[in-house]
Amino acid sequence: MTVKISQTAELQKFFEEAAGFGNDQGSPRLKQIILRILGDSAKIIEDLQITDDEFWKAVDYLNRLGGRNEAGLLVAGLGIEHFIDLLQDAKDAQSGLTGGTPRTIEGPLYVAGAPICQGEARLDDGSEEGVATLMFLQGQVFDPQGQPLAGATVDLWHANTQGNYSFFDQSQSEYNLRRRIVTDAEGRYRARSIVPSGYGCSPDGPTQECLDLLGRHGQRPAHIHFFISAPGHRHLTTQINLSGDQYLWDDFAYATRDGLVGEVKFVEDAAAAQARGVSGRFAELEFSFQLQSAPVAAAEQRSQRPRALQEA
Ligand code: MBD
Ligand code: FE
Repeated sequence: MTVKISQTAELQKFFEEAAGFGNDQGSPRLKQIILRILGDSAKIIEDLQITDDEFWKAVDYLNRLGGRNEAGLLVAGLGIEHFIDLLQDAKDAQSGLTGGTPRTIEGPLYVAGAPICQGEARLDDGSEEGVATLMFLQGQVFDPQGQPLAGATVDLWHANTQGNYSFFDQSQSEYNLRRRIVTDAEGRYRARSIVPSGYGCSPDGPTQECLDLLGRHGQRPAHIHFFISAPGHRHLTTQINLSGDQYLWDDFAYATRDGLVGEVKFVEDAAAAQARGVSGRFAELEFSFQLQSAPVAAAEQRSQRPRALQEA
């Protein structure tokens, strides 16, 4: 049997030095993580007989991935962000922290600081009038006992008819299709917006380049993202994925889950439109959320993931 260089004591000692174990400065946690990455990478390179060309192509790929700001997109597309959810679900099940609306991935396109509105909001800036289908979205936020939660924050964001998100798509107005709605006395939120289209990875980007080589598409079904939060309750990151979309259960980011499918109802009735103060065909979507109690105060907050903040 040939010796695996990556498994020798000498290489282990060498990587311990590279990971900073020879000094008492820095972060012990990061040293532990880097040592593991070095060791596992060496094992992959040796076991799979990674060629020099393959190795340097991967290094270049990472440069290009970062250059296009697509690292968050790739981890979604490779299912790692969904895996993080599965891991948390399993931990929750073990500690008996169950019930309420399922979580699903945040994705890379949140922008902090959207306008705050009381009870209701219009999300679209009207720029797609005549192109987009109007959408009336509403629902309630409930506590674990099924009681309505007044004063909960429903922070929602979605794409336009092109599948593009404001801020990342500079052609859209500031905070277009992004709002924070505070629920009313009945725990209700109401939004007037437009029916979003599904997102597709940039065809010329590094994420799609990888997906192409995996024989995969880079499409998401039409969806609406949510952060739901309320004092004393556990922060919820989730999405509604829209019924009828061809990618509903073929999502490149694996975000669609049972319990998170929104049934969009298209209304043609002129009297119903008039009652809404609009004309023509429009869509209705009703979706309510149930939060868990926060086991500790920190659970009321979303993760510290670095996010975009649009300066006003
Ligand atoms: C999106 O809109 C999205 O929600 C995810 C998860 C990845 C890319 C684009
Ligand atoms: Fe999205």
